Amino acid sequence: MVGFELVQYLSQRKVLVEEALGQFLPLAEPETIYQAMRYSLLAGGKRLRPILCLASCELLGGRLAWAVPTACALEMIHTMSLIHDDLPAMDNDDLRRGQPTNHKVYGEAMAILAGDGLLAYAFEVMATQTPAQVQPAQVLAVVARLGRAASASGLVGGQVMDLQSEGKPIPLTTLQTLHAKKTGALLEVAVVSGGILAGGGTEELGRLSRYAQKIGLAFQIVDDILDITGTPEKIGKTIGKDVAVQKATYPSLLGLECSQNLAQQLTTEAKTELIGFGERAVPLLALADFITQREH
Ligand code: GRG
Repeated sequence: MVGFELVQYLSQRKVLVEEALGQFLPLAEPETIYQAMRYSLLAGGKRLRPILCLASCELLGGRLAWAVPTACALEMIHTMSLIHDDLPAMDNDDLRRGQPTNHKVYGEAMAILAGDGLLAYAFEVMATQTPAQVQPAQVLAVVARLGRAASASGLVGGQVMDLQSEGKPIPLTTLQTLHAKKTGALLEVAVVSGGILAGGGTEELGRLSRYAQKIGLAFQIVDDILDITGTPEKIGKTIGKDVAVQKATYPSLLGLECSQNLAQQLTTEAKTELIGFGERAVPLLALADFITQREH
């Protein structure tokens, strides 16, 4: 892939994902709930999880179309987790993706239901829209993995640990487990599911999984850093919240510089997992760098 242009790649993939999301979720009755679901789902965002899924599918020789429903399902689950994370009972945030949060526009009850609706629909889309060229056993494997990533062993468990550790000192090992569940699980399934849909074998999926775990942790470290160094205009959400609620973060435990170095080291380690895949690994290599260098 001579002359690979990441910026162009990201914007083309974002368009592809957003068109598919809009088509999978047209307005229907009862209109308010569809409006609330579409409000957050189509509000922008980097679309990193679907882009990773599509890239790993292509890395192992799969067609883009095979992974589009799963890529969209990942974004639906990610978006539902953001809607619920922003609720007054959780982080109580007013701003997300540069816009008022879902409950600020539609009210708390509708925001809870919009999240529930997106979570359930994600599984319907994967099960019913994945093209017939993909073996049912592979679709089932992806459904099972995504269910696990969203469950109490993944996102839900990570969120619980997060809520329980507010205002308390926690060791770095606990913080790492919290992040592996809250952020890492979905990023890992994003990368590995693309590989499964492409028919990847155990060794290839193992390498994709290790790559994803490393970039997942780097992603969260950068997220913690941006909560200190970012601006609401750039990152589209309130900043300084971690310090305000005395949340343990990588910068609070290790300092800013050490956190930046760790994110860089994890990115380098992630990239070594892709040695041997040749030219096809270029997008995933560039995405690893993007995660560490991003400003939003
Ligand atoms: C999945 C059933 C279920 C419940 C969710 C609320 C909750 C339980 C979990 C919270 C998960 C959460 C909000 C993790 C934070 C992950 C994170 C760093 C989000 C920011 O992701 P970006 O930067 O955002 O990719 P954009 O807007 O670009 O998509």
